[in-house]
Amino acid sequence: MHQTTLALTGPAPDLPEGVIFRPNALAANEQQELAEGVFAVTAAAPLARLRTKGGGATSAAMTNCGQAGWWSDAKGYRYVTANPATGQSWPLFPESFLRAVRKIAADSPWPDFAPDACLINFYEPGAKMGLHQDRDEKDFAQPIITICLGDDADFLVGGFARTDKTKAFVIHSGDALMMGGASRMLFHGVRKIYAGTSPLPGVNGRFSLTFRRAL
Ligand SMILES: O=C(O)CCC(=O)C(=O)O
Repeated sequence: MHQTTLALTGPAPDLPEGVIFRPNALAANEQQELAEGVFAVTAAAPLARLRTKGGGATSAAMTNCGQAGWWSDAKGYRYVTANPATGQSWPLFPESFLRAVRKIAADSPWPDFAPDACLINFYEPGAKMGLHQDRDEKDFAQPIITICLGDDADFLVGGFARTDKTKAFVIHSGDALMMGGASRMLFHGVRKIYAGTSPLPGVNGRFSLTFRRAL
């Protein structure tokens, strides 16, 4: 086990090999620009809790932008190129999203990472995301970047089996995580939202922006 941390300002969580954790990857003005991008996307493709195959609903509310969007309903999980709720293409990536991805990927092992999908998750207090692997994408050689906006949260990283031991660490607005290579298929999730900790005006709750190469 070893950790890959860049620009670390706090105590380093001991993360599994290949997980790149970048605390404070994005400055306050960059986070604000991202939040404005999120609001533009959600105006065109509203957030909704998605139905799951088992008959429940996702705890976080979700929407997408990019060429493809992640979707869940009675048929299961998949990527779709049009929003099933509206029949329209997903909104394009806001320019601020592309800038943030370029900045985070620049000095990673995937400097040219070009996502075609961004899943936007919105967590109200009490919302969570269970341990899962991201496995609906075509090419697992492509990494995943997650950017946090708003409230702090406990992020969980486990192993390659759901039952493996997990580590929890707090992620803050402006932090980014990259999972690729050895860490691409690790189970991960969000255990808890720290309500009222968002530093961003107009953001009450937590957004995560998860960039993937889906198609
Ligand atoms: O909200 C997060 O930080 C995690 C998001 C995530 O794991 C996912 O969208 O698959």
